[in-house]
Amino acid sequence: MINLEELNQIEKNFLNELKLIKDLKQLNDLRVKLIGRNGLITNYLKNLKDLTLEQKRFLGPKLQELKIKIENFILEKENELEYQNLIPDVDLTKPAKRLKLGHLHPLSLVEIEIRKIFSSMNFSVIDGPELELEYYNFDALNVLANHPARDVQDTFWIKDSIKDKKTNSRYLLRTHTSPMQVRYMENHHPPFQIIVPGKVYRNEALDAGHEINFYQLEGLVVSKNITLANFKFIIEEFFKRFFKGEKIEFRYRPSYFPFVEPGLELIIKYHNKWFEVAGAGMVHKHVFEYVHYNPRDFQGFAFGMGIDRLAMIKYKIPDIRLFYSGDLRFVNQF
Ligand code: FA5
Repeated sequence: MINLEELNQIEKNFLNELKLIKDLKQLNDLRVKLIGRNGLITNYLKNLKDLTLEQKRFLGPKLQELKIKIENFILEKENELEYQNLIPDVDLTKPAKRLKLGHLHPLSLVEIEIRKIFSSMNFSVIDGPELELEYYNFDALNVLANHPARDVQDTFWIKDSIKDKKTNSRYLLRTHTSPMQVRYMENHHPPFQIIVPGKVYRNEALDAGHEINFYQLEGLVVSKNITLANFKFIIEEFFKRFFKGEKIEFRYRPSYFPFVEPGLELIIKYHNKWFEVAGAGMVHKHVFEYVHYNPRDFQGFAFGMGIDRLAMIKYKIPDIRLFYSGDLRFVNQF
């Protein structure tokens, strides 16, 4: 007959063995050994019938108690082992896999850089509508009704659009960011200095340098006693910072834009090549008249550059169409 001490010993041994168990098979073996059909405890329980009533009364509950205890421990261990199986085998000392993060498009990178530089020179960054009125895109910029730029070939007109009541003009997709000069001046009093980055549209033939939608950056500074010397200083400072101090040469040549007088074009030499980068000039007095500024009180300069062109120069990209191709082999290089 088994005594209490032996029962305690069985429990102790069980707990020790349980600690060493690594998988469900070992656990099942231990279970079978103790409480299986022919297990140690099972057999003691079976043999109870040969004992005296007194021994039965004493040992019966103790054996049942131990059996339940063992069952519970085994169940708990089973859960623990199953949970461990769910956790992948991770070696925390291994170098981590590189996470694939998204990144900015080269045009966004360049636009952000441009915004940063002009902001640091105290320019405000302004947004404007891509769906624009003929009045702002052309009339108020002194682009006369018969100017070739209004030609159906260059402008995307909005078909059958309702005319704007105030300006009595039609809607179009803006062909440049210059209409924001007029919109801003209508609502603000000088002095101010703004830039307007944004998307523009032109109904043009595609080639390596021309897209039908691309990005421009408008600049406008209006105050008292402004001259082209102020423009020259600002724009050269901008390009020096944009090309991070690399050697660049500047050249200005006369040009014609109806909304400036005089008008000029800026070309820069970068890595031994000349690039046309901006149109610019002193705000035309007719434009000031449209926004009810007295040209005798204020002067201003304006400029417009192609953001795509700047990105092409900076990153040596041979074809503007690559920006819009959605080709990951291209964008992943930035
Ligand atoms: C203008 O659009 C004038 N609004 C610029 C301006 C502003 C002049 C203020 C004076 C004062 P232009 O058509 O040259 O100018 O275009 C300006 C720049 O936009 C060009 O130098 C070029 O970099 C870019 N650009 C023009 N057409 C395209 C095109 N199809 N695709 C990509 N970039 C273009």
